[in-house]
Amino acid sequence: MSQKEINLLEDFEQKIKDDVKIEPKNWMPEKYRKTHIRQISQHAHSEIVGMLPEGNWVSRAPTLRRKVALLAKVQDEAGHGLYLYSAAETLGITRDELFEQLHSGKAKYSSIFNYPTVTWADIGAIGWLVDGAAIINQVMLTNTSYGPYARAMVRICKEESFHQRQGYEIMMTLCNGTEEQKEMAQDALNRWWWPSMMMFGPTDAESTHTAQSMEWKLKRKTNDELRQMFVDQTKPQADLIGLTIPDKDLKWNEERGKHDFGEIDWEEFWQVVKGHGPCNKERIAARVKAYDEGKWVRDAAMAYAEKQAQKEAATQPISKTA
Ligand code: BYC
Repeated sequence: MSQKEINLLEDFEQKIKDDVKIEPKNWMPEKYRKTHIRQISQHAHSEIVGMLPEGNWVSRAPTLRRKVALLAKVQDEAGHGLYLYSAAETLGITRDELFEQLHSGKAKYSSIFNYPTVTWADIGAIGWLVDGAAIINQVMLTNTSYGPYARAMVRICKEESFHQRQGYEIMMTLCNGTEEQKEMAQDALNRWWWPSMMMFGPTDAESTHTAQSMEWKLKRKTNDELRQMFVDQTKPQADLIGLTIPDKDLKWNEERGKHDFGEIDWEEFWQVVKGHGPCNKERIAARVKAYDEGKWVRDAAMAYAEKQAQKEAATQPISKTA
């Protein structure tokens, strides 16, 4: 390593230590850049693929009010994807490369979106549990060390908190309804609980990236710490609406001041992550179809931008020195 590189690395490390954000034009280690492209793009893909399970219910929402709220939520997810793709692009990768990675199966996206939404109660469970888990993870990321990612997360978190409330309110309404409606809510909780717990990733002992990401302050809390926060936050919410979390080992531990909970089925988690979940193929096929069918829009936008640039160049005054 040359003296110049040593100085750059020291400057970078000092910034991390002092909680000064790393910005796109600052020098950064190649591994820091790559890790951020990986995490931010996976996050962006999750937002975009995450529109699909909920989009499935837009035309079947039970009332106009529910439909409007769901439409707004799905639209928000698209916006989140766009902020995050833009943040990833600041690290020197193109949007086309990012899409190619998603469509070819090279890039991951959250395991949670590979499960089907079979009843209306699933929309409640997703808002309550999936967005609930997402907020816990993402509030931490508002304080992450890379500037564009941190700033994107501030806005995203505000919207996620509305999503979580709309989901919980759907569950609450179902629980205050008929016996059948309450059963629907419990059934949705039974199916979405464990996949939501898996969203936080493997245990700290099994996590490949946590140690380095904590050092770089990309992550401020570990997978297990965030999962524990999710359980402690969600259990009282389930109690309040009279639902039972499907975990016989879930109980308050007085000594720890936290809940104990059961073992996650890690075999299922890795199967889903590797592409063998109930809906993996369907999700990617839907994204590829949307991308292909949107080609004419992208082409038209490019042609328009080119024409505008040509027009602008033609109207520029000729410089005196030319
Ligand atoms: N699903 O070393 P680890 C949302 C992978 S969207 C799939 O712990 P890391 C929302 C991991 O990528 C929710 N893969 O990794 C949208 C790694 O594989 P690679 C998405 C997973 O990065 C619409 C390997 O396992 N949120 O909020 O330190 C509607 C080892 O893991 C998963 C984000 O993306 C998983 N669940 O920690 C509603 C937040 N977990 O890359 C809601 C940002 C792990 O080495 N991301 N893997 O091949 C993060 O905070 C972190 O990336 C994670 C994983 C906590 C997810």
